[in-house]
Amino acid sequence: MFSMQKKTKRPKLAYILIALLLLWAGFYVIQPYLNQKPNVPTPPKTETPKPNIPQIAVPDFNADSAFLFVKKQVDFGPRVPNTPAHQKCAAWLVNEFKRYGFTVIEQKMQAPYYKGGTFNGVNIIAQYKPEAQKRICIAAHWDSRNEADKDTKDINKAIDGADDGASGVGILLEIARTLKNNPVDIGVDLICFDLEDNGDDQGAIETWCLGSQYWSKNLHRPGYSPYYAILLDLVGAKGARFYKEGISREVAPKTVEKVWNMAHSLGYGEYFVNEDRPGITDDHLFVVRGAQIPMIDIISMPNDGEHVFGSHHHTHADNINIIDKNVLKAVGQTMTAVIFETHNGVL
Ligand code: 1BN
Ligand code: ZN
Repeated sequence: MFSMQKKTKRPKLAYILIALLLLWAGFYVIQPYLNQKPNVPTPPKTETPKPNIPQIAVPDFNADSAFLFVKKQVDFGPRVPNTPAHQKCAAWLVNEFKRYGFTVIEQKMQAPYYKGGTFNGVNIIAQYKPEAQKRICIAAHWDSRNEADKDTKDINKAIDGADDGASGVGILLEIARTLKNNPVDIGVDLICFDLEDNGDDQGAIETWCLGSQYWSKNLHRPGYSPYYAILLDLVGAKGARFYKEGISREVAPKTVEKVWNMAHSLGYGEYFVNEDRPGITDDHLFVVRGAQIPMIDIISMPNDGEHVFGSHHHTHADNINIIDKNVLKAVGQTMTAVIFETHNGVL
């Protein structure tokens, strides 16, 4: 006979108690880790709309209308200083901005032409809600070049400047029309600089941008200090590419980031490229130097090395056929969003 080992009988209640004890102890061991966030980067904070400001949806920028504004300027003939076309276009621009409810200052000036003689110029400063404290400044030049020095023929004839001049002003005019139909509670200054484009390609940079040089030393409003200051130049041609220009990055890096981020969020990343380029001579340089206003430049520099500003630049190919409505739309819609999201307190 073999003896059977006697099985010790433990009550079931004891097992349940031990299990509960282990669970309780286990909870205290893992508890500190339960509240820990997973190890992923936190997304950047998006600014929330400020309370008490009635939010306004960003309106559509009409690129067909902007194109017609570009064409109208070109149809006057080259806007070369001291010519009838220049005078007629100035009168039309003043009238257009007034039609959209803007208060317009015609800042007349004289400046020496580097080849001799004197240019009679006029900066056209169109103010939306001149009484508003918070202001956005968007500028472009409205004159055109009196020679086609990068062309192979007719190099002594003036160019149409559809892209170089008229494109930026076309966008300004369409913004003015948009603001008349969609009011905001901030001020907007649309400045058309004169005498930008008749400088010496082989000479001193001070031969360029005579209108903005004058304005920056004779501000239409003493102590003028806009919330954003943005220059548009060469903003309408096929194949346009906007890189982050050097002076803009140096003087207003946050504005550059906000504008490029806005363009990307609207689907225009193809045009607003997240790459740096060196600084260039343009109106913003003289505004920064002369008035200490941190103005950025949105300017197409599609090529490295030769033809930095595109093969049409300072040639007769810079005519209405070079204008691409999709480019006008990308820049115009981005600028419209900058204005309305500033009103909304989001930017
Ligand atoms: C831009 C378009 N500019 C002239 N047409 C300004 C400029 C001046 C750019 C000199 C490079 C050199
Ligand atoms: Zn030019």
